[in-house]
Order: sequence, then structure tokens, then C-alpha cells
Amino acid sequence: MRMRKTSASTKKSTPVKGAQKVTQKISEKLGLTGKSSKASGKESAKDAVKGTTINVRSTLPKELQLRIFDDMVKSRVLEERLIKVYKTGDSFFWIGGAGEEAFGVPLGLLVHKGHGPEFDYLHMHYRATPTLIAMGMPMIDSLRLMMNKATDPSTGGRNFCNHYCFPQWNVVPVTSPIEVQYGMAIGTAIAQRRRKSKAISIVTGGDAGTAEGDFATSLIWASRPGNELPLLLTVQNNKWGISTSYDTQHGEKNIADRGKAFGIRTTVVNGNDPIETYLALQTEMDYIRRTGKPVLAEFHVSRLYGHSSATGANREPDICPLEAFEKKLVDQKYIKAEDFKAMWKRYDDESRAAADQVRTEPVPTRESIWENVYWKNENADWRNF
Ligand SMILES: Cc1ncc(C[n+]2csc(CCOP(=O)(O)OP(=O)(O)O)c2C)c(N)n1
Ligand SMILES: [Mg+2]
Repeated sequence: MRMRKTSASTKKSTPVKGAQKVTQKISEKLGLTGKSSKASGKESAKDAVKGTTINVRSTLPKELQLRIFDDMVKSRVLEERLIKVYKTGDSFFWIGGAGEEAFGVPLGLLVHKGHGPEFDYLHMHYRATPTLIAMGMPMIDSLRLMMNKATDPSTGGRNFCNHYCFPQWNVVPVTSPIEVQYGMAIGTAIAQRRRKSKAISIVTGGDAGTAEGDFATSLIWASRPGNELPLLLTVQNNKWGISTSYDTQHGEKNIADRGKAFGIRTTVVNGNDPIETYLALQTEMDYIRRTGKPVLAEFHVSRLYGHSSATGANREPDICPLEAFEKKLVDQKYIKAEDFKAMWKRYDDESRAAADQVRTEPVPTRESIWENVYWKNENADWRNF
């Protein structure tokens, strides 16, 4: 046990469902979950922001640590495969989540996954591969999107790499304009609030994007007195906005501090540590389910291959969360160095075979350009607006 400083006390937590059975079981064993009572959430706005030191377990069971590590390796191998596909000319552009695995994987494991307002909504940005791998996305579906194939389940081969969309899991389409997801998430959170659902809406995005008005909009709508929303607003702070450094742009100490002016509960987490991140996310998600109120959580993460292929997609000297976690697991004798190599090879083989298969798959037909747009469908005809 150790103490973690957070902006509110949390005594109860909510059981996770569906695909999170493994983590739920483990959490129950640890006494990390309890009965949800969002409708009777007693915490006042004052309580939510005043600083309180709480007891937080500092570790996770071996089984869960290994599950997180496995998904982190799989995600990194996939991202590196996507970069190779780009560099060999089989794709036009790469952007992705290499360096954010210690944040993204725990998030994916904790999501209450399903379709409709009774399940969590995910409004993510273009570094979401680790989360989707943890949720169960097959590697090959990421490669189909990367190579713009008609078989791509997210967009039919019509969007950028890492611009996922999985309606069956409430993963709303990733947009290229940054930060708009913070505004859109208000809508699903309102729907969840109206239904008194125990589900929450989750947003991910970068540090530089918080300069956009959409970020301020989300803080305002999330915290209207008496109408607070079940929103988990996260910021992955990698200290860069393409080539603009964080230190030249932010007068505030932490981005999360901006939530305090709105009475929003806040926390700042080392997003390169998957255990700290898992525990923090679990605590904050449980708080939102229990009280129906928002949280602004900032995670410090790495950017391991630059911004995107636009900046070269070459490895950069930043902290590698995977190497750090591997060392920890080896030190604890949970794995041997050979196990890591074998795991890496297994996923590397899988990713290579998937890329080979995707190369043979068809690109979208010319006629399909009108599919999944408003034009000529039952919703609207934009030409008549
Ligand atoms: C509205 C809008 N403005 C500018 C851009 C160009 N752009 C793409 S990514 C990016 C930087 C985003 O940095 P950050 O929010 O920190 O996320 P990171 O890429 O570092 O994860 C910018 C400015 C954009 N896509 N959309
Ligand atoms: Mg950034």
C-alpha cells in the first residue's frame, strides 16, 4: 500500500462488466470494487475538488500485470509494423500510439465495452491503438485501415491510419481535426445521464489540443451545477504539439488544474507506468459511475516515433514504457528475458502474416465513395440544404 494524492476521496467503486471479466475478478479479489451507487452519489462539488489523501494499492496481481504487458507488446509490435508498411510504400501516412501503451492498454481493459448508452462511449484521437488492442481488435483490422482496403471495418479504406470506428463497442469515429471529440462526448454523456445509465463517456486527446475552444466547452458542459455529466476527460501529455514544445505554451502548472476552476475533480498521473495508470483510471472511472460527475485526468506519456510520418516516424530518445515495465517484470521474476523475446516474435510473425494478407485485399471501388455519407440516404441530402 502507498498513498496517492488525488483531488477527492473514493471509498466505493463499480464492478466492470463484459470483456473485463478477468480484471473484474482480480479487482474483486483485491477489494478494489464495490457496489455502484451513482444515483445516490453523495459527494458534493466541494468534496470533489478539495485535496484529500487516500489509500491506494500500489500494485496489481501478477496475472493482470502479465495481461497488460502482453497487450502492450502486441500494440507496440503492431505500431512498428504499421510504420514498416508506411516506409515500404504500402501506405500513405502513419500516426499512432507508440509510447502511449502504458496509458492505452489499462484504459481498454477497464472500459465497459458494448453498444448503446448502457455501455461506455469512447471518443478517442489518433493514438488509440493500445486501447483497441486491449479491447480485442485484431491486428489485421488496423492494417486494413492503414493500407486503405475495402475490408477495413472502421472506414472501408477511406480514412487515415489509426482513425478507428467500431460502433459495436461505442468507439465513435476518430477525427483528423483535433479536439472536436471533447465537444462530441458531451452528447453521449447527456444521453447516459438522461437514462441514469451506469456507463460513462471517455475522451482522449493530446496536450496541445487543449488550446482549442472544444476543450473549454467540454469543461463547461461537464460541470453545470445540477447537470454534471459522467465524463472522463483525459489528456495524454507528451509535451509536444507536432513541433511546438509544451513548455513554450502553458502558463498553468498542470493541464488538469484547469478543471479545478469548474469544480471538476482532477488528477495527474505517470502515464508511462501501467500499474499506476490502471489504478488511477479504475479509481476515477468508479468515481464517475458512482456520482455521475466528471473527472479531468492528465497522463504524462512518451512520443516514441515523433508526431507521425510527417516528422519521419523514426525512433526518438524518450522514456519507453514497455522497456521499463519489462525490466520490472523480469526483476520480480514474473517473466524471463526469453519470454519477452518469444512474445515479441509471436506478435511480429502475426503482424507480418496479416500485412501480407492485407496486401492482397481489394481497395474500395469508385462507386463506394457515396457509401456512409448523408448524400442520397434516408437521413439527408446535403445538396438540398
Ligand atoms: C483543428 C486542428 N488544428 C490543427 C491541426 C493540425 N494538427 C494535427 S495534430 C496536431 C498536434 C496535436 O498535438 P497534441 O494535441 O499535443 O497531440 P499529440 O499529437 O501530441 O498526441 C496539430 C496541430 C488539426 N489536425 N486540427
Ligand atoms: Mg502532444
